[in-house]
Amino acid sequence: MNQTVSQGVPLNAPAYVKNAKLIAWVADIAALTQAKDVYWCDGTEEEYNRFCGQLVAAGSFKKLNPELRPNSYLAVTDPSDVARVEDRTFICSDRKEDAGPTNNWCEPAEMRAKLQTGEGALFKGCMKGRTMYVVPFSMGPLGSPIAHIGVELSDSAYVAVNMKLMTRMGKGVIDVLGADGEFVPCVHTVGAPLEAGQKDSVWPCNPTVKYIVHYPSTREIWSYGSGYGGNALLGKKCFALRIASTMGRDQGWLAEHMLLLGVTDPQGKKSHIAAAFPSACGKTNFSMLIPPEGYNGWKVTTIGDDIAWIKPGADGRLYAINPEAGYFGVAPGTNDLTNHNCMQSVLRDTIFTNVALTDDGDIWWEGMTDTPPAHLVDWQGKDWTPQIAKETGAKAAHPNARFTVAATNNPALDPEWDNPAGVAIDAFIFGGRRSTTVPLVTEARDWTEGVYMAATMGSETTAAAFGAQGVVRRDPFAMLPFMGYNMSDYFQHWLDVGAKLQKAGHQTPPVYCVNWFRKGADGKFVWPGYGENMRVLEWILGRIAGTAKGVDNAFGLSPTYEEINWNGLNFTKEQFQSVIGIDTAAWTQELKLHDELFQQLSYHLPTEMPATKAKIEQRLAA
Ligand code: SAT
Ligand code: MN
Repeated sequence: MNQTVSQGVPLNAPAYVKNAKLIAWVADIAALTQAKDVYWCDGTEEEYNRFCGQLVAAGSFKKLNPELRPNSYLAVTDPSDVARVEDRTFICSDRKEDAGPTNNWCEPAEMRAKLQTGEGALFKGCMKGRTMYVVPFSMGPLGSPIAHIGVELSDSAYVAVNMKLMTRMGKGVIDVLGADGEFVPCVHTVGAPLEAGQKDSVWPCNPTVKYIVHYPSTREIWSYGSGYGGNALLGKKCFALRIASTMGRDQGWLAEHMLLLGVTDPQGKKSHIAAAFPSACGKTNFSMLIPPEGYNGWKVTTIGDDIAWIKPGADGRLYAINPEAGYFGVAPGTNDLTNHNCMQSVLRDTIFTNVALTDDGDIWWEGMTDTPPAHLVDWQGKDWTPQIAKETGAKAAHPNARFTVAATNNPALDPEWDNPAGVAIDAFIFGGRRSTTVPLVTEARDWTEGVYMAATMGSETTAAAFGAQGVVRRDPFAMLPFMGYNMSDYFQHWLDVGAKLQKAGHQTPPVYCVNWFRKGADGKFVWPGYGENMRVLEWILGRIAGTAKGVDNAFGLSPTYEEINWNGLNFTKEQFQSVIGIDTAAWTQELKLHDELFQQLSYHLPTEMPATKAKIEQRLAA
């Protein structure tokens, strides 16, 4: 062990740590934060169990009934700390234009003064009384040429155990890092230093001050004040999307908010689909889809449920990996019908956050069963009964309640999920949550129109982020909260990736826009969704194989009623028309919103965007 002491803090580096840059950085952060001590995570089961035991002893975790939910825990958070904080998220690029109008920007030196160097800087002494965990992690298969390494320093044991499930974490990463390997430094604190003798709270966080900060040019992440999800598990949105998107821009690849699935037809032909949807719009469900009745011999397998890193291969195809190793999915609404594979995944070895506790020590959330249990303890520790819910509207689980589980628990896990070479993408899908206007499925006529569809995507906001819910906002590529640089430059990057492939004589994958969420006059979803989305997937595969023709419309090309396989589903032509139709008035309004977006993004906006819009307008008028 390396017994170096950094301003009173013993570093405790194990002998296997050879990376001088890493040790020096850990020493710097230990001195800055004045952590009580430093612990280097080795990523073993033993360590995971020990940490969970400590969290139980501290009252932060409740161990669930091992007979009902083996090796599983429930954490409940402070009510102020339940979702990503987009208004507290900053991209501190050197120039404001490089963060772009969709990001909060702050001059790097000013932010560093606030966080690290200035008088009263937030990170000074922020870990007093707490252990600083050194969490080495690999995004992507260990040692894969597509993977990248990060190290998160965090004063939260909750973060350490979640990172164990969500990433390849521990000593193996330090070994790959070697003496001079590169890593993305990620510093995280709950922002709640403990004075001597001060009792800790069960969910330490800073209820009023939060900062989620990225420095793209030095590839650093600094997170203050929150212990929740994407705010605190820094490998996920902060690294794998915001920082990685800037790496992709510089190095010619793509970091995307996409699930990855494999779909195998009855003849055994396997295709791979990458699909982008905003948070809490069903990516996990889609990636674990079970084909409905009438689809004998079809199989869908999961490669990833949230993030894809995509690189052009030597053969001119786009290869994707899932940089994560686990799922941090939305619990409410998940059940055996909507996502059977997910329910199977979380039967054991799962950390639940902000769901309700049953009297027999299991968990429950809205939508898990038709009939709720007669009594629960809700996510805020209060008694909950169906009657109380009726009277007060109290939710048993927070709408953004989550489960964390390793991918290896998923019965539908794709055999290629851990392949360091990735899988070749056959089609891209972009989807938002829109109760009107946007058709069930349309195919872009070419790469440029596909980029346009993705760029102008809108979606109704959900509980995954703080703020008003159900409001339509433009969410280009489902990346609005996760872009690490200027959104218009990102559109250009997508155009460039396609152009480069085409110039080399290769075909770009076709691009589709989907919307499972159109509602009828009764306010109910018209399309049954979930497993039935297989029907749309089959049409897409038919297009790729050349068996489905489709019909041209103003916004791409869509299926006729006859082209969809209705075997086993009662869905009338009228119903289909109401989810596939293009309403001219609604689209005239929609295109005004595209215009507003383009005005906001006018700096560096590719000319292809207004040009494509003009073509849609012409078709709409025809
Ligand atoms: O960013 S989180 O990991 O908290 C979840 C999400 O918004 O997709
Ligand atoms: Mn997500």
